[in-house]
Amino acid sequence: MDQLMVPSNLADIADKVIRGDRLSADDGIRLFESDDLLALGHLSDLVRQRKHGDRVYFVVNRHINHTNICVNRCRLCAFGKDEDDPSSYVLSLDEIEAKARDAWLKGVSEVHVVGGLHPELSMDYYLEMIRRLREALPGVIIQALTAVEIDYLAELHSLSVHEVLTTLRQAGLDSMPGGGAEVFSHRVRQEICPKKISGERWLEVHAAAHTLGIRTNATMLYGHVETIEERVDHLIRLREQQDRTGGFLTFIPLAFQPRHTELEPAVPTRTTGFDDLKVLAVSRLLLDNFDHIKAYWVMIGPKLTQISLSFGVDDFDGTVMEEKITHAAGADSEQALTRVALIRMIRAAGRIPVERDTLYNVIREGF
Ligand code: V47
Repeated sequence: MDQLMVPSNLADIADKVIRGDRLSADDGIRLFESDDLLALGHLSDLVRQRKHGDRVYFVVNRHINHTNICVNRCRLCAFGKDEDDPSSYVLSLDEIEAKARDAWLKGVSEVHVVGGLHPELSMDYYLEMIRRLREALPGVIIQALTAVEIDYLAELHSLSVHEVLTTLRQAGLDSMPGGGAEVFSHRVRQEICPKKISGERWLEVHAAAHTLGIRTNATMLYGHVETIEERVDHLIRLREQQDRTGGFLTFIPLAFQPRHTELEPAVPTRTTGFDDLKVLAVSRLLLDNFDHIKAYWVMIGPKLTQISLSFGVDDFDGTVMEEKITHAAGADSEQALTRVALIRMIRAAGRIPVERDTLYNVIREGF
């Protein structure tokens, strides 16, 4: 690492990164304030290279969004609908199983299931859904239900989060996705998702999952009303939780898509490529106890995701196959990428594609 590539005002941070020392919240703020994107790239790439060498991970997966009916109706979200909205839907268990069987034929190793907070879908629906997925997809990892959905099920049935998770685990739940974290700050949540569980509660649900051996992901929704300080606070709180439980698999920054959301008048434009790369690089630098940083190509596009492989990212996410949440909010990316397309993008960046499962077990490498 050539220290000359880093401007003098970041030299002390560069020294820490080179030594492998932990960065402070203040360092995080200074990194976000810097417009020397290439310096952030060099530093984050050093960390990524140490952890993963030339390997870049991807997963063959399918997303299933079982319902868009949601009692929270967050201002940040264009996917959630009221029950009487003509575009609202609930997939039957047969429809979910059909999607899973189709995914099986396409060789998935993961299904990723998230939806809205539907007031009439009981635990029985979810348990039967997980059981049917388990049966239709032997050996495939079921990554389902965000902390927000788990908390809602607990509340609906007067159960503890621990009880809900234990029952779902017995039915076949393997892992939980990282959605619903948004930005932990109370101020931000009041503005973008006032009815959603607090950041503290989100962290509690993930801690409960980790205690049961359920590995989970973490996200941060950026590019709306949050400040740099609030981003850094979010990242540091994730890092503290990871120190305590070690259960997070990967961190995924989610770029806010404003179209058709209630926030659109206040935040009419999408994030810029510059900020997308900056968030990924600073996340890699601050989250020293996270093994993986994933760029979600659905939100930032496959081309910028490929570039992000030089900005701290080691994971290209996956084939996805059907995406509704981001596209409801105006994303113009593809609905799916093929395994061949993912391999091509990774190889063209000079890296080694590694097909992984959710838990980062290697399925195949060196295509
Ligand atoms: O929880 C909702 C976010 C999340 C918008 O864990 C929006 O591997 C941008 O969490 N603009 C769902 N984001 C997606 C998600 C996810 C995606 C990929 C991988 C993983 C993983 C998790 O999407 C929601 C919310 O935070 N979201 N609306 C929007 N308008």
